[in-house]
Amino acid sequence: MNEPSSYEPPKVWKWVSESGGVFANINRPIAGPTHDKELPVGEHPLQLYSLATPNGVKVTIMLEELLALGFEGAEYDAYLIRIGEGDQFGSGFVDANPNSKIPALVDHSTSPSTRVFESGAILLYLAEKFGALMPKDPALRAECLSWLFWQMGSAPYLGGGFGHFYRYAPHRIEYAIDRFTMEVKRQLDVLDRRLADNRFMCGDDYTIADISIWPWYGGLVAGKVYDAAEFIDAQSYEHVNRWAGEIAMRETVKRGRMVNRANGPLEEQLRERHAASDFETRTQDKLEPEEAQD
Ligand SMILES: N[C@@H](CCC(=O)N[C@@H](CS)C(=O)NCC(=O)O)C(=O)O
Repeated sequence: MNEPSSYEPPKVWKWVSESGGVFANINRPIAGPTHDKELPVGEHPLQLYSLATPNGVKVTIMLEELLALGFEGAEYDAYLIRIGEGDQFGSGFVDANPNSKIPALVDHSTSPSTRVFESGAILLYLAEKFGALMPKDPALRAECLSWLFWQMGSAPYLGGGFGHFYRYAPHRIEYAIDRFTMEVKRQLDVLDRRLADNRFMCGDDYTIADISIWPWYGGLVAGKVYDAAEFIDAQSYEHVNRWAGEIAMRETVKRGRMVNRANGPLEEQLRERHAASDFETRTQDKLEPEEAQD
């Protein structure tokens, strides 16, 4: 074990804004807006304000799945929220999500319009609204919701715990990395045992439980989340890899991953989405070269 730190917490914690770390510029101990900014509203019933992080792509995958199933009411406008630049603290975004985190959805097909925040709540809202991607049988529905809420409770250990200390913290702290690696490996083992006997998280059918879990844990074993596949020995989770590979092949998942993406290959970035045809015509490689450099 590395040398322990000599830090002793003071009686009352004080905010030192230059405390370091990759997200130091957006982290703060208070809520609420920092500036006035209305959100744009497009022509479709559903308005999404998001970014293609694992939490963000859950919702764009869900919407692309619903559209592929033929639900025209799932057409949506997706606007980019650049969290690194503080867009989540604009007054309009805070009205849509008082927690200032992507994703946030506003449904204008209801009167008054309905705001939904927290990716798990958005998946559940959409599954109930369209009667899709969630089992109707009460026992299977309970299983599906259990795994959906498992993800919501577990992923912060992967993101805020493991990811933060392994990838983003200004110093490598062995204790913290050990602590969260142990937990993340335990979570992967939970998934691996479940997927050993089940094609998808809730059995034979692909549901919002898979849509919720895949971007984090499928991304982790594929090396797309924190570039940590080797460190956590991802290949040893055989069934998670099989499941993750199958989901990655879905056209809906490939499309959902592109929406609100502002990094990676230009042909995979559809920063704003307003129509299905945007996937062919509005990816960054197709836009004017000046705009593509943004
Ligand atoms: N539990 C929330 C977590 C959302 C979340 O952490 N979003 C991150 C990006 S993945 C964010 O917006 N961070 C901006 C910030 O913390 O200021 C959900 O699942 O929707």
